[in-house]
Amino acid sequence: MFETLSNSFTNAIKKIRFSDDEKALKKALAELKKSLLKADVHHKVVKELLNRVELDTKKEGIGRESFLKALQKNLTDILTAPGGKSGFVYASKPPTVVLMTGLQGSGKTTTSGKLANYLKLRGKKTLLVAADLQRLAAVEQLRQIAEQIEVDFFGEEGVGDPVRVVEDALKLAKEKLYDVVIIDTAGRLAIDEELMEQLKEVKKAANPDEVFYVADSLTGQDAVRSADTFNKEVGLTGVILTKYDGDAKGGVALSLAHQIGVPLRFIGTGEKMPDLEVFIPERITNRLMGAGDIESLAEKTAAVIDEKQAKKVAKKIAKGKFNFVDFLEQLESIKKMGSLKNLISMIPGMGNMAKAIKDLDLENSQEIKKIKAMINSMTPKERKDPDLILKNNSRKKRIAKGSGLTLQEVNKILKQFNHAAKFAKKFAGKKGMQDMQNMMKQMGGGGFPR
Ligand SMILES: Nc1nc2c(ncn2[C@@H]2O[C@H](COP(=O)(O)OP(=O)(O)OP(=O)(O)O)[C@@H](O)[C@H]2O)c(=O)[nH]1
Ligand SMILES: [Mg+2]
Repeated sequence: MFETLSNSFTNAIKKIRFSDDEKALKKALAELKKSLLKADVHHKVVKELLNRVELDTKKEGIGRESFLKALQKNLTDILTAPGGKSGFVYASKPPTVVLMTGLQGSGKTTTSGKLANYLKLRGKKTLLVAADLQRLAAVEQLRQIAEQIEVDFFGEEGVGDPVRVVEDALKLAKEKLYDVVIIDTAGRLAIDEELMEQLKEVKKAANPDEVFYVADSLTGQDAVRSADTFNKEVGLTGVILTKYDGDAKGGVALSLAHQIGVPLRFIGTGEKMPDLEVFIPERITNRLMGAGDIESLAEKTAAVIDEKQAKKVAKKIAKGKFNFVDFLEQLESIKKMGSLKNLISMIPGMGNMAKAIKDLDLENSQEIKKIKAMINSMTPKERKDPDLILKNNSRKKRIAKGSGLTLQEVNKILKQFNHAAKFAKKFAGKKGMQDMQNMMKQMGGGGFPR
């Protein structure tokens, strides 16, 4: 997610030795300046950040350690809006009411769904409310998203007033004890006075705990300017930057909070429901400096993996009994975690590696499609016991025919599966953990670049 920016920081850090002189510091700062500006970080923010880093580094005596510390502290400060919230914050008395605002096409409706999905994975009872009555298809779009992620939906046929929809939705949410209510509103052009007035009325009716401004990161500094206008007009508690997957520069995420005094809370990194990353300054700093983000990774994993289920699978692996049913289940949990490339970039030391990895699309990968077709052609017994197929040619032929694969392809997949199961079994024991740790050590992962 932050490959380009992260590269700039790690390169600058490498420029300074354990103990160094002012010339080296200036060189590192100049290089950092160049790449931050290129990445579209606002020039004033760049200047301020680098001034502070220079001062703090000198105070401690120039060297890699003091530079690292100064960069870490000041970067976190820049990413933080004083007094602002970070991550998702629940109201002391439920339901937590979230109002989604933004310009046309910025990603409000999609992001409403992503947020609901994020909360659902954390066990929250969430209601998605369609208060965009401007566009005919908008209500239907949100209904479909709600259905897809299996979250409750509230919309009213034949009601033209969003204020009324919001009032009715909140009444229901209180009665039915919802934890969170997310209200999707109509997109507007910043200059549209009438719609702006309507939004203020909706806000009054909703009395929200959070007013999120959803901004398209591809619009660069325009996203910051429009967020600023909305903040002054309606009042915001957070910004969500969408379409970050298409933004090669990414600098807006760094300067936004400092520029407008409203914290960046989430980042949208794709069109699918799991493609939402929480933005917590300390963690983002670690990530930008090449130290990964183990906390977010652990949270994501915990949210989608049921501990009991995980233990069951681990046991099976240890016994060499991992089968095709387990395989499909594991595939589904991984899908819920979102982009693999993003996950990899959260592992310490893997930030640069993530850049080189093309994202694997679990939905559309040819390889996985083939495996799924194959599994679909198996009997329930065969799915639970791959050995039944391994040495039985007539079963293999039947499965090949049913899945539209050649016999060679079926053989190849079976072989791979068998191989992987054996490999996993080997790693499942105590000695396996040791092997794995040694392997990680050899790969040089972990910690800040030194
Ligand atoms: N690649 C990518 N596409 C996104 C992201 N977020 C939203 N989109 C796409 O952006 C388009 C517009 O998204 P919507 O959610 O309909 O936007 P909206 O703000 O509700 O639009 P209006 O209701 O018309 O104002 C859709 O095609 C989404 O799939 C993102 O993080 N990455
Ligand atoms: Mg919409």
